Amino acid sequence: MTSQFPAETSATGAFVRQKYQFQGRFSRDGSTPFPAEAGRYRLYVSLACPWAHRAVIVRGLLGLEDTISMAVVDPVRDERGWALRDGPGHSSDGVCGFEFLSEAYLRTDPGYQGRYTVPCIWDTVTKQLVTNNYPDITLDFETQFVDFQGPGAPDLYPEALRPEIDALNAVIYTDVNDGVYKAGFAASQAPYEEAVTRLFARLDALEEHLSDRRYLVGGQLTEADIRLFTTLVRFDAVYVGHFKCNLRRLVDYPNLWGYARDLFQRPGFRETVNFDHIKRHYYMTHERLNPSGVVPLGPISDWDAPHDRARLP
Ligand SMILES: N[C@@H](CCC(=O)N[C@@H](CS)C(=O)NCC(=O)O)C(=O)O
Repeated sequence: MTSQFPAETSATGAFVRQKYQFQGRFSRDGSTPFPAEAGRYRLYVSLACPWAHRAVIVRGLLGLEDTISMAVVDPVRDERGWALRDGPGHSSDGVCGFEFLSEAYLRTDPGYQGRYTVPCIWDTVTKQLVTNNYPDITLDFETQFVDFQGPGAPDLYPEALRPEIDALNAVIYTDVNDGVYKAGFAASQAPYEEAVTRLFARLDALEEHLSDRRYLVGGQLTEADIRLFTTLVRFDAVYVGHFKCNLRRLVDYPNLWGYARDLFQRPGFRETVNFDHIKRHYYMTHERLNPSGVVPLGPISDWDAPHDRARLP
């Protein structure tokens, strides 16, 4: 029986995220097939994509730009998948010569039938994809590429804080990072309402959590902040309208909005945020949600407004 709902949804119309196919891990000590090395691996990202955005931020904060090269795809995707071509904020793939990201997937596995997703990392030595499993990518940059990190690189995943970071990441993933997608791609009312209700309940809790501390965990910037930031920075620009997450906007949450600006305004964040790619990707790629492809002009948000969060511990 074919479902009345689109392919990426379940029989009840709830959005179902595909499972990752390539899960290679990097290793500092060479214990995996992909040892941490300089100049060997290439990261493919879309600046529109929140999962890829994490990797872009972490790569920059850790000073890994010269160690791991990066290619930015055209934010507008058609049925052929992500493309590498010249345009504003993106360019053709000088290193591997891929015109479409699908080439990397199909060269790795000619029988590959999943979606061609970013972020993913290509190994220029063995000529295959190492991973498209975004939760591992930043953790491996933080813990396995230590010998290549720049002087004074922050420890974004400190051992003592890992249980707390992991626990928070898990609920933020389900309710917020993936929650906006579950709301946006829901093809029926009940899964949409459930996702939106959980999303805003979690945002309300995070608003409270951030009332007396500057960062999510341990009084320092960690992986948890980066994962929340990439959803918050897209919230008013695309999730409120395009994904119907409109009970409140980010700017209606004084602490979350101040927190997001605090991160945005420090080195390593602002230069990774491309609102043009973000808006054109969502509004021009998801034809089911926005058949006209018209991109809204707003919102007008002052990301440079003072945030007054330096007073917090
Ligand atoms: N790889 C993950 C997450 C990454 C992801 O969803 N990336 C999106 C962009 S935000 C993508 O590349 N989608 C390509 C497609 O669906 O064709 C997944 O399988 O869900």
